Amino acid sequence: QQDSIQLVVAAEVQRAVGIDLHTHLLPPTHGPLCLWGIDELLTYHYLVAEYFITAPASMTPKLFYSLPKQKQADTIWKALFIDRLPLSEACRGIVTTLKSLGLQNEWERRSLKAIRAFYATFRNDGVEGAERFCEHVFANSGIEYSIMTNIPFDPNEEMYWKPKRASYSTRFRSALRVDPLLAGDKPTIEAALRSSGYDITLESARQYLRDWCETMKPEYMMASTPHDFVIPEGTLASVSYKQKNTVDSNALKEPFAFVPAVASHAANCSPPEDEAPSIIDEQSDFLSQVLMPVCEELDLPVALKIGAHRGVNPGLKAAGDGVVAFADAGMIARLCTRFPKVRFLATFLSRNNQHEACVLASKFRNLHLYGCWWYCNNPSIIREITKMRMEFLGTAFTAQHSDARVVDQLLYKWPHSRAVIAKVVAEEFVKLMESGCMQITRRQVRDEVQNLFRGSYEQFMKKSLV
Ligand code: REL
Ligand code: ZN
Repeated sequence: QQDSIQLVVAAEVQRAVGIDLHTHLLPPTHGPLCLWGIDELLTYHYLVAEYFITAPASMTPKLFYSLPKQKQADTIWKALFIDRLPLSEACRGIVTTLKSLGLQNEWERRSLKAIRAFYATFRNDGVEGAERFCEHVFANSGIEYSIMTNIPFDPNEEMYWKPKRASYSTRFRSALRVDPLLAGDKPTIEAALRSSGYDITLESARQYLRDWCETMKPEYMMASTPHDFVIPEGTLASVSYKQKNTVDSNALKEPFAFVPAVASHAANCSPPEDEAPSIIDEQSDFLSQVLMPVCEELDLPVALKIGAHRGVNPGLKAAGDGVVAFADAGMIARLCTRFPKVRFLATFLSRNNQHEACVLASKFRNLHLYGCWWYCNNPSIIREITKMRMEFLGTAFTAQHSDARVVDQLLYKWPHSRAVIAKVVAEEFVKLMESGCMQITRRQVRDEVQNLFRGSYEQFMKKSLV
């Protein structure tokens, strides 16, 4: 019976149609912002970083990035796929992708030319070819739709939303990215307000967000927090790395301090009618004065990605981002406590935060854990995290998101994750059976698996706390 539960779980994980909760994919109608094809795959920042581990000294990051994309791809192909075996997770992903696209022979021959010729058959058909390719990828990775990362502060993206929102495939849904608000990045916020014709006031900043929500219709707001983002206890203000030194350092060290929820910030923030609207200044707290009130008002969750240290090796650009920062997870507890009507989705970059994250998710109904992010998106760590989460939370979390930047990556990131998740889920079912729960039906297995790939997320998104 244990053998058969393993087979059933494997089959159900395989057939589950999931939602990809966080990606950087954009639809083909976003033209050059929709990345797909072998050259994009090979120049993925994970592979650029790996290439530089063994690159010759003569190849500086500056020189590398000055090469045309195809040349960059050639360089990485030779170094990581011809001179060596593609053993790392990101390299193996290329092999899985090529196999999935029916390019096994081309891979065995290491013929980049033949692989490029395959992609050209789609590329030659312009946007229609890209749409056809995307459709193939979504269907074959068992993903119904992916959630994009849409950045209003990025002028390259703005043109696809304004003056009129371009219509795009239902395979893509929007998420409104608001990093500058969490980072307290006043110059970026002011520049965005100014260039879109808004006043430089907190109410205008809220209106700016509302207007973007109206345009993008996001599933949620989202941000990666700065690596040293903290919310000290006992104060309303969010404190970003820029302001941190002005705060009592003992308060920052306090790992857990549950502060009673204060009165609605939406109410605090709307200026009384006879008062001048508050201007943006050094004291402005964009998190509690702008983001949280709008989330409450529109009943929109916020997805946080916590613990990435940007620009650790700036010359490498995105490949130099993200040394893992052990985060103060108590910050999530404070957010959930102070903003009980706002739902938070959270994922941590540090393996060391995962245990604490599980405990927190079992304390706050407005917190939902999702995915194994970036440096945690390796089979050994996915295994560990998923097991820990199941032991704490059953299936009340979302097992994975891809963080794909290139459409084709769905073809490897999802099968690689499914393989690990299936093993973990089967082990948990076996344990349950050994404890005496012998009558498990296929339907029950299906439902629990479904929870991990979309159901728990959908329930969380439907739950209104306002
Ligand atoms: O959304 C984010 O902040 C990160 O996931 C990205 O910045 C990161 O580069 C991503 O590609 C990692 O997988
Ligand atoms: Zn991301």
